Amino acid sequence: DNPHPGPVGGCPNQDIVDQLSTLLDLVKCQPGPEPRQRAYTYSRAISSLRAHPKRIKSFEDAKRLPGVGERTASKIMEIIQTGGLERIKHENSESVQVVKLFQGIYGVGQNTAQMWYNNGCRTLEDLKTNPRIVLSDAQKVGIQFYDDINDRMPRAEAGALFELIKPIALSIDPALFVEIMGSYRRGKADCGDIDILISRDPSDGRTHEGILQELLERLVQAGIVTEHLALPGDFEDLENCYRGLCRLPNVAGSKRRRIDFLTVPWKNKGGALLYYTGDDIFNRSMRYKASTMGFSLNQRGLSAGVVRDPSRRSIKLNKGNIVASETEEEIFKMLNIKYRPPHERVT
Ligand code: DCP
Ligand code: MG
Ligand code: MN
Repeated sequence: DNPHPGPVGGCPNQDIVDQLSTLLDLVKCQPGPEPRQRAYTYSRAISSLRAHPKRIKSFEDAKRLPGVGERTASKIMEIIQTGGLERIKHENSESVQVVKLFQGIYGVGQNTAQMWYNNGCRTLEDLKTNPRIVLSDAQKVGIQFYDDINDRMPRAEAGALFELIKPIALSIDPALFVEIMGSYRRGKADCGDIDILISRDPSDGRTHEGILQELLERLVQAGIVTEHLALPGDFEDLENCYRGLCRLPNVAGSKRRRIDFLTVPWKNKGGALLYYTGDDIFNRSMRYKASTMGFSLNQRGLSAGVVRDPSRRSIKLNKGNIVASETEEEIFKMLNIKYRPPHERVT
């Protein structure tokens, strides 16, 4: 009639101690006086259980322990009878939900989200008011436009934004290569963001150096780019990456949308087209195919003769030389794969 008699040797109530300790850990990181009181109650019960030389068998046994009241005694009985504690599941699911909420903030990963939870934050409002939380500018923007950023836009809206942006770019330099990438180029019906690739054929002696900065200034002026999330370290580089928010100007109530700009040297255009068109699973399979042939594929193109550290494969001992990178077609050809147009690059 007692399916969980507890372990032999050591503490005869170790399983109860373990369950209550798990619950204590979950409660400890919660803010306010109520969880603090509960944490104190659980700690006292755990100490009493550790000090108790005999297996607890009944509600009455449990209640006789110093610091154990009705409610803790019920929990102890639940652990004895079921081996678990519903309350842990409940507390746990809250933490899972909150961490998920925080991970929806631009640039916030599992570790930061968990840290904020452990600091007692449960809502986006808590993050703004808790004096222990220091938010980056991008995180503040991420919170301000949380719902917009986590919403996917209809394909037509991505297209409309691109049709506004492209002529502004070409008005700076008509020889620019400006193309929309990502899910839009693959033909998807909705897009998480807008990915725009910029490059320029340097055979007339000019490049796209400085274009991105000029373009962003004009897009801000036009009310299209509204907030910056991540600016390039050096705008003079030919290879750059920008992340921000944009919206359709002159459309009442238009939502903020995520936008990425990527600039690459002309010689890497094919590698960049391939990489930023995706999808990420297709990219992974292409990289794998390249590796089986002794090549290495990244957003700059296909390389041969790359030597990797045998114990840490991500470290390149020799960078190798690019063998295909100007067009997507030549990369497919080098890999002996029949060319697949963007809308077929879904896995
Ligand atoms: N990419 C990748 N691996 C990553 C991130 C991105 O290979 N970890 C490549 C493939 C993606 C492209 O970059 O297709 C653009 O990245 P996005 O995150 O914008 O993804 P998508 O545009 O494909 O989808 P979404 O509609 O969600 O933006
Ligand atoms: Mg995208
Ligand atoms: Mn993107």
